[in-house]
Amino acid sequence: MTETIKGVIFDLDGVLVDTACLHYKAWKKMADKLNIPFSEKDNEKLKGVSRKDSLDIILNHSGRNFSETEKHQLLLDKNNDYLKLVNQLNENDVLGGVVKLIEELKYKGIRISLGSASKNARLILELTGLYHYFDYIVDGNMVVKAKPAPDVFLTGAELLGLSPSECLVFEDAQSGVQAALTAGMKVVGVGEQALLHQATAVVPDLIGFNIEDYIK
Ligand code: B16
Ligand code: MG
Repeated sequence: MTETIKGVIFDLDGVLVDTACLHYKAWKKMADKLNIPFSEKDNEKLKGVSRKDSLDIILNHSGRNFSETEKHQLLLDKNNDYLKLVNQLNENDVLGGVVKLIEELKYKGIRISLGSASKNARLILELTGLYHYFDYIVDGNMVVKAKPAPDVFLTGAELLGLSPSECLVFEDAQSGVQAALTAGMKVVGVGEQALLHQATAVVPDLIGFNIEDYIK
């Protein structure tokens, strides 16, 4: 990575806070009610995928047709169940290495934005005490085209006043890595090398992450 990085865009779920298990519990409750098989492995495929697209993926396994009204209600119920779990989050739920890295970025004058598919992103950042660190927040309420479309990250770069090549993205989902690359940004995959091998670099987590290796 030879270009100067002036801005960092963080994905939320799976990078800053591990909410995948909360999404799983809420989707599982819905799937059980509808007698649709849904495992933790199935849940992995929903990482970085919008709420509406996630519902369609789960319902595709049912072999039944659902009306738009039914789908709307399922989305509302799922989100209410998810929010009950989200509301129990606090500062201790921030993933290891995150606060240290963000404080280092702030110290170096590198601006930061959120780039998340979640419509609950602001609430999660507030509950976990991360909200005040962010210069900009781009979430699922702001962009129409979900990841792997690059829109969420391009909007972040625009708000930061930077070109895509000046931005570094942290992402845990394949769809998010693809979105960042399509946006013309460098991306650090956070998670499994085998899954995120397309990323510019992959780390298992952000504990001990050295930003000096990535900026000039
Ligand atoms: P919500 P990210 C994504 O967040 C999650 O990875 C994905 O599992 C979820 O379906 C999506 O947000 C929408 O979340 O239901 O809260 O709007 O990883 O892009 O930060
Ligand atoms: Mg994610």
